[in-house]
Amino acid sequence: MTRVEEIKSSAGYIEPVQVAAFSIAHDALPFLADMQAALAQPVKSISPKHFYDARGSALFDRICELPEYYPTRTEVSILQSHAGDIAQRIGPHAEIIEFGAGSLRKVRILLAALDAPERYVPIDISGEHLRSSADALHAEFAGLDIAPLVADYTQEWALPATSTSTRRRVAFFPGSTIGNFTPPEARQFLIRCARALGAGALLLGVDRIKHPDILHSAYNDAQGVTAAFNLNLLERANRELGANFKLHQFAHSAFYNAPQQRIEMHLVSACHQNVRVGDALFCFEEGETLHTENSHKYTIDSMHRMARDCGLVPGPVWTDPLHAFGLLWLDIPA
Ligand code: AVI
Repeated sequence: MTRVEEIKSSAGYIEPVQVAAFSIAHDALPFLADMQAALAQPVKSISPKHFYDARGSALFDRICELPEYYPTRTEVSILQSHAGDIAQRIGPHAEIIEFGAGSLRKVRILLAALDAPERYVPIDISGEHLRSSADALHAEFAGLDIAPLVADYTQEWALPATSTSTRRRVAFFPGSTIGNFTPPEARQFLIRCARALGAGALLLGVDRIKHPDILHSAYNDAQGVTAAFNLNLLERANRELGANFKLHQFAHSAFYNAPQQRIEMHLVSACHQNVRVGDALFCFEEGETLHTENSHKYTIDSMHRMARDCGLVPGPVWTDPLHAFGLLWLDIPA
């Protein structure tokens, strides 16, 4: 089935075009709403959470293995070197709450070092991702209670009650994913986390400020995996929303914004063009961008300051020999 739509041409007149009717799945409606809102703004910008469909998650797993992308291997090496210390700090019979059911590689290191952990609560917006994480861990940690929680941890959420034998609740937020929040969002996250845990601690992965060249290559890898990850957002819109982004007319751009202390990722329009998303039409000028991600970098001091402002109390910091990454212990007082 087709319908006729009017598109404003580059010459400024209206062209009727035939568009195939496309039915959008119910699950894709929040993406549709966010994409349309993003493209309607004078400065186009969208939340990076929409990167992570199945293909985006697979591309992100490949990013984590890239020689230029140091955060994952550095954080894993910190965990491996200091698992004993961290486990001692956490203590026996702990409950571990992880934000985002990631690759499980990191939490496995932590769980394996702990003395009789009681429960593991991975929180993720994708139930499918959570189920596969839980199944994979069940086999390895037989006595561990795994209680996945489907929730958007960027919004309000609540934890199930702890069992009476749980001694301490520790939230684990690795990967420097906190850097993908704006600083006000990061503060809000810390406040919500403290409120939801009641008392306990947060073990937080933070990518530290470093030479811009290192940061630049981490987000501009030679194999083009990060570019594919960025462009997958438009492919996802074509697949799920029936949008008509012409991928070859957009380019990946990532650069360090020094005053804001963040990597910015954008998709740059190569020409003046019109794009349809759902029933709405949007115009890109040549060189205009869709801002797809911020990845804020912190010093230990700046993250400690933010944590203190949110009522958390800084404890030990575990780092790597090059001081590229930090794992920060933040106490959450009762
Ligand atoms: C998930 N997050 C911490 C990654 C980062 O480094 O900001 C996402 C990413 N974007 C491009 N490469 C990796």
